[in-house]
Amino acid sequence: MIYNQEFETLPREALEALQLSRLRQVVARVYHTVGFYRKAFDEAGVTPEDVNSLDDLRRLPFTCKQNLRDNYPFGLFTVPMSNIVRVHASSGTTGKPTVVGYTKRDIETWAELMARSYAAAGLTSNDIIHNAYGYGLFTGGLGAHYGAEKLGASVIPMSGGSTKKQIMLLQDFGPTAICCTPSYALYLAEAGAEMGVDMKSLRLRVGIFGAEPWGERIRAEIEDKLNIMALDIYGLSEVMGPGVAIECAEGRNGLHVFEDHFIVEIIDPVTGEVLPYGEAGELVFTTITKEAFPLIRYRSKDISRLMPEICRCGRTFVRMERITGRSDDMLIIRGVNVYPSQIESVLMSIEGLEPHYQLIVDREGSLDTLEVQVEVSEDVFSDEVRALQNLEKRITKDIKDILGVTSIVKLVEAKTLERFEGKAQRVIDKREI
Ligand code: DLL
Repeated sequence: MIYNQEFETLPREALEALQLSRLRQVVARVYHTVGFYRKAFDEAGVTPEDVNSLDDLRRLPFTCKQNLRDNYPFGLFTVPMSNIVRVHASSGTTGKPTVVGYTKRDIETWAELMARSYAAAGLTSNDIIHNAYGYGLFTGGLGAHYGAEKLGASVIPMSGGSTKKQIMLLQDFGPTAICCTPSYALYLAEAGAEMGVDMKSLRLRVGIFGAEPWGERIRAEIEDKLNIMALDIYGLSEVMGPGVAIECAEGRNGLHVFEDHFIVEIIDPVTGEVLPYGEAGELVFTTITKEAFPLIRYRSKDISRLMPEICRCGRTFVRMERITGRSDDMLIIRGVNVYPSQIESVLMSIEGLEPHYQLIVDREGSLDTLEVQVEVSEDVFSDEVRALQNLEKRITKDIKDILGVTSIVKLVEAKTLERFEGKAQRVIDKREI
């Protein structure tokens, strides 16, 4: 089903003409309203007048997470705070989050793109959508919520956690669709089975899963355990939130990028060179309709491939292959974005810890686990067991408070963790997806 027939099936030529006119507008606007862009464009020797074709996009400089951090919190907004109706945030590479803002129109656009996503998954106003993405600073909860209302469906704003209650509502309210991370979907399936609930006979028929990497093996497992069709949804806070791209129920092979709102490129993550369709590289997004917080050539760090072949669903938008990796070291643990550098800064703020640590990420059943091994100085290690346990507790708490992620902390004796000659390999990720 296509929510916005006019735009989602625009012939390529018309789509590109629309993209160019929107691109020219947004480029002029950021140049004239945001000091950061003016400086970056001036340094690259380009002006908005130089953008006369879509190919000219590659003359513009990239934007990256560090630029957002340098302008924390609101420095890249192009409108006064009086026009901002909402902010969201996601974790940055250090303690400070990445902050994004929306005008009223931005929220409406986002709701439409989420409504389009639901429609692509075959949902209509007759559906009941159980939304188990977290509500709050994370874009998942409210993004999925507004889109469901825009579609006219009934939305259950469950948010994350309280698994037993989720299972009760899944039985009692009879939702026909569920939104959450793929790992939480598996967890719900297992927890329900343990409670003696026949999870296959719920009314659920579709799941819209994203916010973390997953693959065909997990898809098959979710589809089997919940007896639903599982679709992949992609997005990132900086660009908007969920609903930048979605798999359609007809194709289930690649995610359509809503190209009337975003221009997507693939670049070589090392050289920055733009790669042709079909080649794997880093996704770069330019937002062409956002008001509050437009982004020019934002480097997502997500690795994918673009597939231009027309899909049988009728959408003319290019598809991106499901995300196959990251070009930086960001981990997603139970849906929370975590950079090893953030954990390092928590550890290094605590006295008695040595600058040698290792992170072991694994999956127990369907839940991600994070073990933090850190060396302690010799005098600390010879303390009483109780003192060591207290220290472990304190680190666990600090990591939870600052990063929002649960960990198991293990203190080890000085000089017992592996040392590295080249780049430190601090993360061991044993998860299979
Ligand atoms: O995760 C937005 C979102 C919410 C998407 C709900 C889908 C569903 P952030 O917290 O800013 O935003 O994290 C963005 O998550 O750069 C990817 O690395 C990863 N990611 C998001 N969706 C997928 C997906 C939300 N379908 C970061 N597959 C992105 C793989 C994904 N990775």
